Amino acid sequence: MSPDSVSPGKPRLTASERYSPPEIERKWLARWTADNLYAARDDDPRPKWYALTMFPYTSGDLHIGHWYAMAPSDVHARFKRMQGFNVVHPMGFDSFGLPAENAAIKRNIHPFKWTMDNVVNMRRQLRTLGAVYDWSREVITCLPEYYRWNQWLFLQFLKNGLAYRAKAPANWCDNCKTVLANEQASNGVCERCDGPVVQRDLEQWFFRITKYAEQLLDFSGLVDWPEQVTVAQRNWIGRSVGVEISFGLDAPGVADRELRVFTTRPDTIMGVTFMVLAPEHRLVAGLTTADRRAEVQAYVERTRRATEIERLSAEREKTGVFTGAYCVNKLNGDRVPIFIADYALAWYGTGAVMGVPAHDERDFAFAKKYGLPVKVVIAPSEWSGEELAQAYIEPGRMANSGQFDGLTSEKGWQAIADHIEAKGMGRRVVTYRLRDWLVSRQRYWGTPIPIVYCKACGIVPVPEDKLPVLLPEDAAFKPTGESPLGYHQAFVNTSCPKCGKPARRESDTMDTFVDSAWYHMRYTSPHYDKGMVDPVASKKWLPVDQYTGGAEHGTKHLLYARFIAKALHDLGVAHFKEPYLRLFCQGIILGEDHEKMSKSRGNVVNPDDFVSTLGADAVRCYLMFLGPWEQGGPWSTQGIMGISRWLGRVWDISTRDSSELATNGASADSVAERELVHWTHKTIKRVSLDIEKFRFNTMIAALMEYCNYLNKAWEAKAVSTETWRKAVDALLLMLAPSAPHMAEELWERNGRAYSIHNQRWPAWDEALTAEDVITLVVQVNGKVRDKLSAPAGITREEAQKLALASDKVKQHTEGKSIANVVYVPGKLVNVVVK
Ligand code: ANZ
Ligand code: ZN
Repeated sequence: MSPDSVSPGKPRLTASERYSPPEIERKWLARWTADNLYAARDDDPRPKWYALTMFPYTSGDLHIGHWYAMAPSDVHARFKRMQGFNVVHPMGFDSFGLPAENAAIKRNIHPFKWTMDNVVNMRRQLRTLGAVYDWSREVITCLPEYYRWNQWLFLQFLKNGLAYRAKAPANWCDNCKTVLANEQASNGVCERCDGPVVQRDLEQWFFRITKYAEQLLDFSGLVDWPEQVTVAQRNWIGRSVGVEISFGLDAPGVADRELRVFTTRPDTIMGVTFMVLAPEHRLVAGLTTADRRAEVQAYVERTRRATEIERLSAEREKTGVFTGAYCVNKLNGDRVPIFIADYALAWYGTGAVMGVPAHDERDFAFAKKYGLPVKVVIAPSEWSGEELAQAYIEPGRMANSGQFDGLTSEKGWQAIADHIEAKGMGRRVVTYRLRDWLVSRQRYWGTPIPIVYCKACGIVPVPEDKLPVLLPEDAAFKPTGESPLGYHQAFVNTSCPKCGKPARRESDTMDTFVDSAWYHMRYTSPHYDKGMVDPVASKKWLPVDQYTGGAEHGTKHLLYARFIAKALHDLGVAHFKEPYLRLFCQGIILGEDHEKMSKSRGNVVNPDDFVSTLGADAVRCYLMFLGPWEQGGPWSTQGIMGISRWLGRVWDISTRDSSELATNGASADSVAERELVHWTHKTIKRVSLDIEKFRFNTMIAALMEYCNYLNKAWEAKAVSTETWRKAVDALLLMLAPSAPHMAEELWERNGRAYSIHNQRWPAWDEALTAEDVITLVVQVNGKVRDKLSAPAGITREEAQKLALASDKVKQHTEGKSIANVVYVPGKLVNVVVK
């Protein structure tokens, strides 16, 4: 215990009077658990509040980053609880995924054992946090009672055209031997191992998220989400309004008589001087002339090794190869050469780009490199026909565009689109960057995809009453590039559910993002066995009122969860379209050295070390105090020591014998009484508004200021026992969400009824929060000598009297004569002496 918590002149505290966090915390944790204090009941009539924190991945140990996500969100949930809501704040474990399998390969531990051992350890650590988690609702995604419903969901998607199988070039990590979603392969490196990602064609399962692109762009159903996340989702979905235009084709090698392109700039159509196809475009082989074949093939090969990110990079030099073929711009009859180039992406639009070098930067670079003409069709202002030094991408007047000359490019856009549609040469379309969700993983530790392949019947879904398809326990963990399940004969060899003949099971498993896309539903009825979710419990609790977690999940988890909610809504399973009404994203906690925490740096903070000494309450309060939650900040051991000392002062304040005050005979309307009540109400207001808005650092600061004030009020001994006790009660109630164990202990020591966590949050009276006390700065000859509290309406004479009575002022005025007193109303008294 810190010396600060003992006020000077007081006798030493006996052991039982001292603040001893580990002891207190153990005691109350046991009591709360025994009493089932935080159970969220379905039949509770109070309004519900579903507070959810992103569940942890079962990586092994909880580190301080987990606490940073969980402690403040627990404070918010507790605050809602005290406000009278029926709060459910569940916790569980995201427990399928690669690391378990990698541990199996590396250390020869079975993924199930590795995962469940981690669950046990993490659950133990999480309990010490002292959160209001209702553990009876725990969800562990790798257990059959959970993943069975992933399989059921898959089957519903299949039935409704939301799941399909297709051959697709996939991001492939050669180290991890697995396919990665685009989100897991950003910047061309594997999210897991930082290894390079290459492209490879595989038959895989997809969820048709693109069907919901438009709905996913509608954020109107959300109550409060950070703009940063909605903007990221908007960009990720990448809606483009444009025109699909048909170019004439007359090449001997292909039957097609047209080549379609997608453009967002139909106004530039007369400026097309070449055509670019993605190297993977299906017409490439047919269009390529004999003399160009070798070069084209070599280029196609090279492209396969480049990642998409590299291909799209603006800095990368544009490369390409002429196919030997031409196509015709139907609007002006121009015949233009067809190239292949890797900056054209096969999956976007039609996989073909009309090259307009005058008005597109990439096309300009390409044209310069290959000596292609640059034809200006949107005139820059004051342009008189000279060559462009760079692409002109701004709006302007149409030129060299025949009947459209003179129009603004905006008008020309519509006029040309109309013209194209009228002539049947194309149509307006909306295109999205968003691609369907690749859910197949060539891995063991995931949900088996419930599909059987039969020679006679084809793709056959496993009947719903045969679910779950259990993940076999014994499998060979070799990073072979194919799912270990593929080698598991007993698993793979089955009979066709339709015809009964021998058939093969799908050996891929599902992306773990499927698990986390609906876990919030399962918490409402974790053991329900007639469906993903008990419809009654679902109606009672969902959607989530407040979600918190890292912003890095903005375009993966948070987008998938919104998609799944919308799809389940359309399938009649969910009654809501948005799973998470409010979202708050916390920042990242850095190491003491201001760097990202990592094992290799050795700057990882283990919460256990501090919980066992300073207590969970100190860790909780410190995590909130270290900076604005959304910004994060560096850990500081000195900082947490400061918080621990402050809690010691809280202890001291709250354990004083308030009967000592009784003899002062302070009356309720004395200045000191009024001031204390004012401070109490003003602090309640600040703390309430701060917690509501997740401003935890200023919330703790407000409590600290309040404590400072309480100490002063105590020293002055001018308040009644009654008012003092009310102030201490308020302090403890306000502290209860942040330091739940200590608040409970002090509440009991002050003779209040168990449990402080079932008390109502204190209310404030707005009238009492008004600043009727001001601070007067007192100077002597212009130097600040004292600061005094005074009533807001203080007169010049009163202010002068008060100032001259101050001991600190007297030291500088004694023996001198007062020449003048300057008074700035409500602010300052300056005494001029000679
Ligand atoms: C001609 C043009 C002229 C274009 C111009 C732009 C400016 P966003 O906005 O991202 O949707 N494009 C179309 N399909 C493509 C593909 N598969 N791979 C790479 N690029 C593709 O981009 C739309 C623009 O990207 C389209 O409009 C097309 O180039 C190119 F002055 O067409 B534009
Ligand atoms: Zn069959």
